[in-house]
Amino acid sequence: MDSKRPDRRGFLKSGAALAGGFTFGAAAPAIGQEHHSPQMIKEGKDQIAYGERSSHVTSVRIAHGGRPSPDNWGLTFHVAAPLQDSVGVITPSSLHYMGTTRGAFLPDVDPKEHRLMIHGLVDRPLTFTMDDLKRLPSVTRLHFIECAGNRSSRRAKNVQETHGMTSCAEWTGVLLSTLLKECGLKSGASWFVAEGSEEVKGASSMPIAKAMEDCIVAYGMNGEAVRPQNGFPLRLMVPGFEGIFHTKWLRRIKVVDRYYMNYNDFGHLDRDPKVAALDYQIGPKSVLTFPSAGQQLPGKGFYEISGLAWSGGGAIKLVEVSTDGGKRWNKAEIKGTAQRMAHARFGYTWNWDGQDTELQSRCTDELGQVQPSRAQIAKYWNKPFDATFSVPGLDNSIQPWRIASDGSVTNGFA
Ligand SMILES: Nc1nc2c(c(=O)[nH]1)N[C@H]1C(S)=C(S)[C@@H](COP(=O)(O)O)O[C@H]1N2
Ligand SMILES: [Mo]
Repeated sequence: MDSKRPDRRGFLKSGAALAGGFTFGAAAPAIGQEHHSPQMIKEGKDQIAYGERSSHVTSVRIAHGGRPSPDNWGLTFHVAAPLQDSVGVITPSSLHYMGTTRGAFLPDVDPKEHRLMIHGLVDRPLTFTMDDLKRLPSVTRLHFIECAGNRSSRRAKNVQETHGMTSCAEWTGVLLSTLLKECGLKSGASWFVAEGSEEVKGASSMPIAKAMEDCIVAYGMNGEAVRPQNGFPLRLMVPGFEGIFHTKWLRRIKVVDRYYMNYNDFGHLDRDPKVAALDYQIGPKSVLTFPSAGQQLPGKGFYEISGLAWSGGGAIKLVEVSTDGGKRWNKAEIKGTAQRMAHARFGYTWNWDGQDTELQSRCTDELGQVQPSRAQIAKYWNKPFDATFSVPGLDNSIQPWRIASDGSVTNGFA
């Protein structure tokens, strides 16, 4: 063990001293601790072939997201990740949020049969097998995806309901630019349409500049094959763009000379330039996951407040936390190095005095964009900021959590 690293008791002592001599309510001294031998987990087939999490860990996804799920046809459109239990920045694949534009059917694609075709305004149309793609130079990058429908509301009971339709994973694949250079872009190539394998195709139009910049044709997710719900065997990653563009079960890319209307593009049909300006790229956004609504603080004293911040504009540069309802803002610590278009984990040490208060977080990205409050968004849309207000475009507003003196945490918008 590293001798320079303080032991846990040392940390507790210095932590208490730093915060002005308060004591931990829950942490008991180690002396006299009784030893309990745990029950043994039966070594079944599942423990050998593909590991399972502890039966004591019960965090699960929920059917959620804008439309009632399941709907009249029994379809579940969006499934939200349990951000309230998240640690670090990677969403485990089993808990990654899941979004569909046509309900939760899952194409069962055979990777041996699967092909990706690239055609249209290219010199050499090419068809790639999965084996072809795996021979090409790869990239491995952390990226978030967020559904444009991910939004807070007064009715939401917890952070899974307010923010659960975003997740962050480590994606591995081939840069789309590598494939397009193989094909050779013809002059006039200015847009591309990406198409999925299901019956409504899940197609979207995107600018070719984005394709050449940082799009990934991904076959790997968190160190293994992409999960069926997330697009097995191949999906498009469009870093920082709204979730709907991240085409799953990707089978075709057509290079074109103008915007083409597809099923998925309907949502972007709006003449209002304000809406058009907000399209595609996710704004700077953050949320506290601990404490967050639905949780219960055991008592006053020391807490590391923790949360996630992300932006379609690049890496997160600054996160601030307010523990007094937005009056004063304090710099939070970003854990590790914030990656571009990825969740960043932040922490802020707080000594709760046991009084009612409100916690908030806000972030700034590398472009200097600052996460707005809901009141600022209402002003932008020229709407009254009252109980009737709901955000018309993408919602990247600051989320307040109310802390009551009994330690209960609730939605500050409720
Ligand atoms: N082919 C296809 N791709 C798709 C969709 C779809 O229904 N079909 N849904 C989109 C939507 S609405 C979202 S929010 C993201 C969700 O990605 P995830 O399920 O991996 O989280 O995938 C996008 N890609
Ligand atoms: Mo979505």
